[in-house]
Amino acid sequence: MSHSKKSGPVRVSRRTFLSGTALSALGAAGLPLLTKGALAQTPADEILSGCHWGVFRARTEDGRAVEFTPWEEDPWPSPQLPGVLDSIYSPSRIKYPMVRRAWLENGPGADVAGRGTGDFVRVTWNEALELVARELVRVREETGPTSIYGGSYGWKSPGRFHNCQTLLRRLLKLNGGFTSSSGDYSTGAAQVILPYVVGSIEVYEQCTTWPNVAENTELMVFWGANPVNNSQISWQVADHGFAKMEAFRDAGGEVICIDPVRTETCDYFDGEWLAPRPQTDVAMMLGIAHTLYTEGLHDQEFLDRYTAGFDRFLPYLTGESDGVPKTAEWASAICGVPTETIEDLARRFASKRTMLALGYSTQRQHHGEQIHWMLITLASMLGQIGLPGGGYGLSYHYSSGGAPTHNSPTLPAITDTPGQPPAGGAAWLSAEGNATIPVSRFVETLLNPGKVIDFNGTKITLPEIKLAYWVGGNPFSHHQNRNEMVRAWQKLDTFIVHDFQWTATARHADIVLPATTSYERNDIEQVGDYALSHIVPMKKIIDPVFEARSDFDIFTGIAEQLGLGYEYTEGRTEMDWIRGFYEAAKLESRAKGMEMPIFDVFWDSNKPLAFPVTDEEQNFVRHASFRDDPLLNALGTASGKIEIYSTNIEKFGYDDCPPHPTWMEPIERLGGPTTTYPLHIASNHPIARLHSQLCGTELRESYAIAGREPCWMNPQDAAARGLVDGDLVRAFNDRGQILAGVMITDVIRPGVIRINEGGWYDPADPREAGSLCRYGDVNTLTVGISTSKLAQGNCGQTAMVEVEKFVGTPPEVDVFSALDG
Ligand SMILES: Nc1nc2c(c(=O)[nH]1)N[C@H]1C(S)=C(S)[C@@H](COP(=O)(O)OP(=O)(O)OC[C@H]3O[C@@H](n4cnc5c(=O)[nH]c(N)nc54)[C@H](O)[C@@H]3O)O[C@H]1N2
Ligand SMILES: Nc1nc2c(c(=O)[nH]1)N[C@H]1C(S)=C(S)[C@@H](COP(=O)(O)OP(=O)(O)OC[C@H]3O[C@@H](n4cnc5c(=O)[nH]c(N)nc54)[C@H](O)[C@@H]3O)O[C@H]1N2
Ligand SMILES: [Mo]
Repeated sequence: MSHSKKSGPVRVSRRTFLSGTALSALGAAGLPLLTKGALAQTPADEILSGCHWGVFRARTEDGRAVEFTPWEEDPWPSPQLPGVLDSIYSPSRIKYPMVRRAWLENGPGADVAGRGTGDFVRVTWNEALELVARELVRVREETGPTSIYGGSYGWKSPGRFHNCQTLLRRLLKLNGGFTSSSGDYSTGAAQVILPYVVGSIEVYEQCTTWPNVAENTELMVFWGANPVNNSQISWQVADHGFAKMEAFRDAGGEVICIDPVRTETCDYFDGEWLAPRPQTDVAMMLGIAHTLYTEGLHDQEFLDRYTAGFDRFLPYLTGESDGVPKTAEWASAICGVPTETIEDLARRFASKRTMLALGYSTQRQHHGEQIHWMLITLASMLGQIGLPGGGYGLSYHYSSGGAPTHNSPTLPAITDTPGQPPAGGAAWLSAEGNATIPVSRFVETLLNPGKVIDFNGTKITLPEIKLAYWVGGNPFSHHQNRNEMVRAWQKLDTFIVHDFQWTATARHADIVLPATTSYERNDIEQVGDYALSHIVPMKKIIDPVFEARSDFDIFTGIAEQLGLGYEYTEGRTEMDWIRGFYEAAKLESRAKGMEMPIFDVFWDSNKPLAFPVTDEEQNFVRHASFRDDPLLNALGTASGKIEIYSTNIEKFGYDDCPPHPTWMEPIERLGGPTTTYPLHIASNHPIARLHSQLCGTELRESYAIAGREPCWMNPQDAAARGLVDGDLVRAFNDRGQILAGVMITDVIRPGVIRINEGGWYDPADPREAGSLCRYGDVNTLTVGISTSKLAQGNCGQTAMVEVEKFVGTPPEVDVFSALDG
């Protein structure tokens, strides 16, 4: 699947491309040439590049990058950009190849409990490459290729060539294979269940566009969705197309935000804030659905024509099947939102053109499969799916979903199979290895080799892993239940990491190889995951810092040690690959009736190349074609309709994923029947970081409290604990303990605290189980269980804790120092 996080679907429409503003002259063969006007201006002394945070220009002085300025056409630049520059030179930068002393002296598997203690030895690049090559061969020969884990997950930098994860798999394939991963941490539950419901993974599909919303939506509901914060970045180079929301705001559109936090999005629209207890949204939606049904506000015609199985869901909704009518009153007791408010929501949703925008956090929870299913059921009852400005949207908060898709060619990318033609998009969800595990189950795999687990109707035997190779990800940030993970990691003989920052993951490695940032190499990428508005040259800004090498050069060096150097590179250089991708896009573009300039002109222009957008795409409405003709444009589900009851899921017989959307108690929650700890942690995506990225930079000074990760707390909860603003606190539960700095605020619901994901894990004593994390890695406290047998997704948003004032001498934070001098 080439969606890969995620080029939105490129829906080609030739009819109106000529009206695009970027077209200005005629090129060869009489085709409109995209150069003039399509290439925005960049001053001659500045170098253009792009990153997750957007397109930018860099100024250098004496070979050093000194300033990154957002591209002048960026409608809403990210304030994180200065941190991106700082990540090149920050004290956390990795400078040299390093090997853990015990591993170097006593071999693979030596003193595994000593990982993370920081005792590294500097080696030369030749020594390092030889050590890695020898170890890859040893493990493959002794225990087979599946004992090498190459499922390396994470937010590597964009770029069609320097895709370090594809490059890793390319090497591991040449070495005979590896164990891979499927799915991701973002939408682990939703992306597995939604194909049964609407016939596609849906969470990464284009939404009804913002211009269409601005014109047609009367009531916009952001349900656990915070685009004003989360659209700062994209998986590709950010377009910040969420700026188009401004039109909706200016039109005075009505907004409701349903979220334990009054978000930046709520403030931006001056919206109405409703704060249910976290993890109870399915119950709240059921209460709304029950009201719709009993008051006859549901659209029976829509349900009959476009959905299957409402009749089998109905007895559950009315309580006929289990004796519990899912009334607003019932829902209120669970979610904490007043009965009248729930009833009122049903009436308002039904009486207006309503768009329900759902985020991802609500499915990153125990039984997270249920919420997207229930939201689509609710939207089906409202009957507005496929109408302008109505229905639901699942990516409005992600990579600027809703920004109209431009008419651009596919830009190919390096593949993990040498000799294969370049593919469009990266292989993210495809199961490419000799064995594949659901991505969130790596710790479970380490702890239980040979165990058979359920997954989406299949059985998977967990392989025995001896070597893990991680590039472009930070598992010691992104995975849950850190202490369980640290214990599991001890099963590994060898852990190899490339990064440019001394993250907790690099600190726990046996072999650490210094990678270049994107700003020290050349690449090419598209702008916007959904917009696909430009192709941008990602130009090298400076020479590699210290001894850093690109991931490609590192893997080439290892392949050479294996005698496979030519097979790895196919005899092509960085610029050969980039030029090849561009040429392929140019050919496709010609077939679409547009002429891109020749590569050298594009590259030397130092400017992004713009593509036009059609009126049709400006006004795209999700599922409009299905609504127009549900037979011709049937969904990819068993029935071709929206499935409110799934006979396929019924066949699996899972006790934790019933065949219709169902309220299921999570293992722990605020107000839960068996829950002992009093505070829920919202481990949201950070405002001033991309996950853990940039935590090692100067940006930290702008948000750290008492030198630690902030912990937002309602005044009521703070008073009950005798806490004041700025206090150093210990947050703890049976799984672990962390330090944090308190920020008292009424933008968070009582009973809920917010500690963002991505704070660097800094155990006071890495050898001690359950050691105090001194900086504030929230995943020290979260649960490591999976969402259900169906999706096996992660549950990062499931965690209950207690918080108390820290007494005694505060330990110093150590995680931001370099371990190589
Ligand atoms: N509790 C909780 N946990 C969560 C979440 C949550 O909401 N709550 N969210 C989850 C989600 S949605 C996600 S996506 C994950 C994110 O988890 P990750 O994607 O693992 O987090 P990042 O901090 O982006 O880590 C990327 C790492 O790659 C490195 N890197 C970047 N470019 C390159 C490159 O070109 N080469 C090499 N070698 N390295 C590079 C960066 O320096 C950084 O260390 O976290 C998940 N974990
Ligand atoms: N600035 C920034 N932007 C990012 C990222 C980043 O790290 N930094 N990461 C990117 C990535 S990889 C992803 S996957 C997306 C993540 O997208 P999401 O997972 O949607 O983002 P979150 O910030 O975790 O959560 C969104 C909102 O859901 C609310 N919420 C949490 N739990 C519940 C609940 O139980 N019920 C309700 N109703 N609301 C709840 C939170 O308070 C928050 O306001 O963001 C992307 N954008
Ligand atoms: Mo994500």
